[in-house]
Amino acid sequence: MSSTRHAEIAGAGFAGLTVATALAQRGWSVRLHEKGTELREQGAGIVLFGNSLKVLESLGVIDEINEGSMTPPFYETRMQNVIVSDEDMPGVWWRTLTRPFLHKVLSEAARHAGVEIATGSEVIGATESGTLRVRGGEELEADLVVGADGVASAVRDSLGIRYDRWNAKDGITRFLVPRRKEDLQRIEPDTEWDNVIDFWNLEPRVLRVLYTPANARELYIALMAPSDDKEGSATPTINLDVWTSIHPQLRPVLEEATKIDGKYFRYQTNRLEQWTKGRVALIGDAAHAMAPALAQGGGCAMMNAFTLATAATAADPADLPDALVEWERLERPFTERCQDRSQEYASTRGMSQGGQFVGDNLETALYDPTDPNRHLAQ
Ligand code: FAD
Ligand code: 3HM
Repeated sequence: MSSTRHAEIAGAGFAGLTVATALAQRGWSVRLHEKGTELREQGAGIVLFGNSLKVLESLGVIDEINEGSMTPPFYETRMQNVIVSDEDMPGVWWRTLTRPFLHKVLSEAARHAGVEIATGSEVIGATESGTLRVRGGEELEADLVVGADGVASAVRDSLGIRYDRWNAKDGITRFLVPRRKEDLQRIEPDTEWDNVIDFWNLEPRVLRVLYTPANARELYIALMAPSDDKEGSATPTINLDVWTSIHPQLRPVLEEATKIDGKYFRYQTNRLEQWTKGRVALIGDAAHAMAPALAQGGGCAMMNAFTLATAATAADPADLPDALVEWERLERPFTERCQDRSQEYASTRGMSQGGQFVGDNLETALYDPTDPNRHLAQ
C-alpha cells in the first residue's frame, strides 16, 4: 500500500487553491474539483495583508505577487470629500492587486506542485469517513476531504452542519477599470491618486466609492449603496448620473464602469457550529464568510487553508479527525474575532470615521500562520 496521503478538495477559489498547493508541496496527492468549466476568477480587486502574504511567500510565489501588485502610499478615508484619515500602517505588510491575477498565480502554483485539477466537476457532498461525492455518481475516497466551495457550500450542507447567517443592509458592486490617473489628476490635482481612497458619503444619501489602485494599469472600484436604494444598487449598468452627482471627481473611472456588467452583492457573515466533521474540514467562505470591512475574507481563507495543510500533514493519519478538531480549536478564534470586527464596522458604517487600521483591528493582518511557534504563548 502506498504511504502517500490523498486529499480531495471541493472548489478552486483562493481557499481551495491554497490548501491544494500547500498539501501537494508536503507530499500529498491532491485532486481539486472546480464546478466551473474554466479555472478562473472573474472578480475585481483585493487587498491582502501580512497573514496571507506570508502564506504566498511560503508557497513560493511572493516575487510574482510583488511584480503584479502594489502598496499604495496611504489608505485614505474621506467623509463628504473631507479627508478624515491617511493611514500608512507602519509595520504592516499590505498589497493591492486584482483577483484574476491572484487566481492565476495560485492556479499555476497548484499545477506546478502536481495538483490534479478537475474542471467541470461539481461536488454534491461528502461523508465524514472521507468520501467526496461528485455529480455523475463518482464516490472518491481520501484521507482528507476539504470543502472550499464557497458561501453556498455543498460539502457543508451535505454534512448537516448548521450555521447562523447575517446579511448587512448594504451591498457593493465591484469593477476593474483602467486607472485614468492623468484624467483624475486634471480634475483634482492635489489628490494622491495612488492612495486607496475610501470616499464615504452619508448625506443626502449613502453612496460610497472605495477606490483601490491594483497596479500601474488597473483600478478596483467598489460602489456601496444600501440594498433598498434602487438607483444606487442598479445593475448591470450603474446609474452614472446618480454616482457622479455625489462623486464628480471620479467621473472618468465611473464612466469606465458603465462599460462593464456589474453585479450587486450584499455582505454576508456565516458562523458554523463546527468547521470539521470526521475527515472533512471546511475553509474559506464555506466556513467563515465575513463582511469585507477589514479586507480579510480572502486573507483568512488563505491562512486557514495553509494551517489546515500543515496540521493535516503533521497528524498521524489514523488520528486525522482529532487533529482537525485541534486545528479548529487553535485557529478559529482568530477568524471569528476578525468576523466580529468586520461585521461591527459593516453594520455601523464605522469605517466612515477612518483610522481603522490600528490596535486590535490589526490582529489578523499581523498574524503569521507560517510561524510554527505562533500558539506557544497561548
Ligand atoms: P470562493 O471564492 O467563493 O471560491 C469557491 C470556489 O468553489 C469557486 O471557484 C466555485 O466555482 C467553486 N465551487 C462552488 N461550489 C462548488 C461545487 N459544488 N463543486 C465544485 N466547485 C464548487 N477578502 C480579502 O482578503 N481582501 C479583500 O479586499 C476583500 N474584499 C472583498 C470585498 C467584497 C465586496 C467581498 C464580498 C468580499 C471581499 N473579500 C476580501 C472576501 C473574499 O473575496 C472571500 O472571502 C474569498 O474570495 C473566499 O474564497 P473561497 O475560496 O473561500 O470562496
Ligand atoms: C478592500 C475592501 N475593503 C472594504 C470593503 C467594504 O467595506 O465594503 C470592500 C473591499 O473590497
